[in-house]
Amino acid sequence: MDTRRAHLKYLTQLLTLPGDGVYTVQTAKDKKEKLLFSYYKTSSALKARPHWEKSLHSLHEDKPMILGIPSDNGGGIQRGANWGPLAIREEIVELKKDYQDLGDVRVIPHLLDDRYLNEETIKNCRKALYGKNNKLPVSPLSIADLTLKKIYQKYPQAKILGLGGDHSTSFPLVTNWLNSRANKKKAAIIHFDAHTDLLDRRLGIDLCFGTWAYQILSDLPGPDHLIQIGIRSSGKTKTFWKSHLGVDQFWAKEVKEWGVEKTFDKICKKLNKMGIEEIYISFDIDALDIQFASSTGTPEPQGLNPIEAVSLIQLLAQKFEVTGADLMEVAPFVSPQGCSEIDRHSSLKVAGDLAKNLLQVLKR
Ligand SMILES: [Mn+2]
Repeated sequence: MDTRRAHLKYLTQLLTLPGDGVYTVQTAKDKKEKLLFSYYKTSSALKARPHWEKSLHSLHEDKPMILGIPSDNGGGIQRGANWGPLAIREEIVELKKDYQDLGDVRVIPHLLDDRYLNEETIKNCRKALYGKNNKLPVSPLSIADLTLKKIYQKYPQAKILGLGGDHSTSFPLVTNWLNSRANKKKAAIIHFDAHTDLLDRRLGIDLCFGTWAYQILSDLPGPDHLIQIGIRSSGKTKTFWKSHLGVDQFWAKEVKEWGVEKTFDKICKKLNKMGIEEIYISFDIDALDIQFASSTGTPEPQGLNPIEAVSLIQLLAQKFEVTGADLMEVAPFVSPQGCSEIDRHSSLKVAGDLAKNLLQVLKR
């Protein structure tokens, strides 16, 4: 088999149609069909499939690619981010000409990463996903990892927007982005979040929504290549994280106090000093205040407003090339106590705007 066909065969096994990664029979069927129709002019998955496969045949590096990872298996407080990729696409589908949709990782909702599984489980899940016991991964993070390896192998300059998923799904996105960079020393991760996600383990688990940022540190040239913005819900202080792990943070209250311009100047200074040329933006929707982002697993008050977040993204993109990004923790059906249906709806609009902005900066 030539490499082109082999490549395609990988993708069509590891992934499924855009928006279809959460396995359902009836749930959200209308939403899935509507998305398929806007992409492929048919709402039938069977009929849409050849169109999707054809689109994977003709990928190119000059347009951003979208990869959905609809897994909340690494979350654990309030789940529901598995529906993020479908809901975010509903908000951005009007821009479909500006991106290429790779589809969704196929998710078995009881698995996280293959290294937590025994051989028998892997064998059974392979049969369920692929119809045979081949060598392919079965857990969402492992499937995402292999997919991204294959994509960057063939398209080293690919600019991918990952749609999560709980924040553990950033792990394969960020590590593969880093490994594909010609010079890691010139690359940095800008992480927007209310939380640090810097635990080494959470209840004994080394890879989940609370630990992924800690786990990427060993892949970075130094811990200062991770900069966190919007932090406000941490058991430890900013000084602790700097002295303990070497990570620089810009807490939400500092952004409020300094304003966007001054905050940006400070970030810029750090990045310039390190000789950074390109960045990856990982955006946890809970970096935004609960009044703008209530539909998420752990909404928090006193956060950034959407204008502050978008302005920072735009300013960063003016100085540094944004070559990878993700939007995480959007849980469209979640509505915390005290929040209304209107809040839920406006959360999705805000998530859509963020995704559009991320696509726009990736496009440059
Ligand atoms: Mn997070």
